[in-house]
Amino acid sequence: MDNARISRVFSDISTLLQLEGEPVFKTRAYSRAADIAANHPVDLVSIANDLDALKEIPGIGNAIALKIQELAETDNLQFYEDLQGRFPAGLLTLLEVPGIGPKTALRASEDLGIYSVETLEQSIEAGEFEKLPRVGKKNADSILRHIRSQRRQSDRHMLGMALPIAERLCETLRVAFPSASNITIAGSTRRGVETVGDLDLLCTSDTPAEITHWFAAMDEVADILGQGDTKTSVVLRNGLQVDLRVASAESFGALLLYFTGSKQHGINLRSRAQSMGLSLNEYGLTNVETGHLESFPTETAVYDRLGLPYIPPEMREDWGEIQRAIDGEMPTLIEVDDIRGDLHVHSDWSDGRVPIEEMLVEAQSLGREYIAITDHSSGRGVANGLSDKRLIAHNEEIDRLQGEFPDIRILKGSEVDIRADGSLDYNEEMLSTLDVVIASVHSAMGQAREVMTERVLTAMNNPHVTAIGHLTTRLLFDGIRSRDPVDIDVEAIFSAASTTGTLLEINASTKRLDLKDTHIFRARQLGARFLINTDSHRPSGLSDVRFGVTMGRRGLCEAHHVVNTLPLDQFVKFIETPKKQRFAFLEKQ
Ligand code: DGT
Ligand code: CA
Ligand code: CA
Ligand code: ZN
Repeated sequence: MDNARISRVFSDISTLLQLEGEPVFKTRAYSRAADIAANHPVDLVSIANDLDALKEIPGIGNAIALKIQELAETDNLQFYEDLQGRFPAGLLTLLEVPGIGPKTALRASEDLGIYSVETLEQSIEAGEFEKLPRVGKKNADSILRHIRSQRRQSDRHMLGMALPIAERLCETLRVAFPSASNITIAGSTRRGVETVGDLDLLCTSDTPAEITHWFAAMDEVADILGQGDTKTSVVLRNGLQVDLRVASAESFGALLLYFTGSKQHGINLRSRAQSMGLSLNEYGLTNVETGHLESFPTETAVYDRLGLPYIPPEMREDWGEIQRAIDGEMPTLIEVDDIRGDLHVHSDWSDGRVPIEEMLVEAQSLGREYIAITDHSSGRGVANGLSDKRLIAHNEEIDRLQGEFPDIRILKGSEVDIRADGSLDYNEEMLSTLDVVIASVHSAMGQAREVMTERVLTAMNNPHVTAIGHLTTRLLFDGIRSRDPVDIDVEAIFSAASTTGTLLEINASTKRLDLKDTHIFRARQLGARFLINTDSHRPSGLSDVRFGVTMGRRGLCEAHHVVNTLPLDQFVKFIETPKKQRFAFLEKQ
């Protein structure tokens, strides 16, 4: 908690109170406090234990001083949480977008269901947002330009945003050029890196120039950076750069290998080729002595010629994959189809957008065998968290719905707040009514490393906690904001997973991807087991599971490392096993 963050809290309070129709003198006190906090030369937290010292600052009265104290002590402010809870989720995100005032933000979230920068962009593109009172096309376009220029400056884009665009472009090419083949995503997008710099697309055709020229002339191209007959490089209107290469089919294997990268993986392969008297480039393998070029239609053929098994793109990061391949220790990486259940899903009982039924219908259509509905716990005023009484009603609703949905097992769940001191929002009795408890940090994220580590370890030692949700709470940059991970001793947490029998969540939500790949890699080495969950707040979110699977693959997870690959009956046995024995149970599977 620094002065900037304290300032942010007060300015949010001022805005939200305005929206609630509070008189100006009241909201002004907060906006003034926001200015003071932002400009104060001394770290407010460092003097917060002295109430008089705070009140000596001109413009800080008793009420504000007490709030600064609460923020300093608990990294949280109940008043702020409660206030946010009276507004739609995502409202504060919209308020951070320059050009969007409080009234427009409220309309956008209430009337148009906009809850994130991405949904805002979609709404502007669809021409919906501009129809709000006092907005208009000009303002809408300028907001869109702003988001995109921010994103361009950040120069990395979330995989969850980039991949669907890459897929759409491939589909466009397929439709426009039915005779082209091997239309493929390469680069970091194919490797599943959490953020990508630009998109790399490849295809093969006998008439490459036709394709590259057509591509550069597409409507959504804002800028052409380079244009040749076999390649083109463009910037799309959404700010993404795309490199397209067209080659002939005989040499596609080496081309794809080269442009998938990573650069270091390519370098490692080249030195292996050299040791065999060969030189590797994007056209194939050349015999150094004779100058003879061998081409390869597939990547597998290249690897094979180099005496290696196929190495999946997600592993090509120079994290020891070539040695692993030489040693014959290639894992069978987990796949999306291995996932049978989703254990972190929200509904409109808390901050989800739709009733439980709608989430169930979608989960069923995706072939899920089981699902846990894990609405937020009471402490999350922000998210309309469930009181004890509402949790009991929630459980009853699930029993009722189970009757209506015999083909999917609905588990009783909760995403329970881990409070600042490591205690949970529900007591033993309430927790014991649940099948699945995902325990997560949502507040006091600025705690010191030792405090945060102890806090999460305390939750892991709770016999009712099935898994820790989104361990680091980081958020990737979406064009407007990001959030740094909490400071926590991940080694201690990962080691405690097996001793306590607590699973670690790989949160697949596109903004989170938390645990991230390197964490998964290490946690798996330390004996942790995972759940890949979507943390969905709407039906479409359930499909994001693929991003979690990609992170799992990058962390070298096989299906058996991920507990929600178990068939329903085995999964139920798992959660019915006393927590301390759960990892032993998994060993026996
Ligand atoms: P990005 O775009 O920053 O997320 O990362 P990449 O991996 O997509 O990198 P990019 O787009 O610059 O290039 C795509 C692939 O092309 C890269 O993964 C490997 C290959 N490549 C590009 N430049 C070089 C290079 O100088 N040497 C080697 N060996 N490979 C390269
Ligand atoms: Ca790239
Ligand atoms: Ca590129
Ligand atoms: Zn959460």
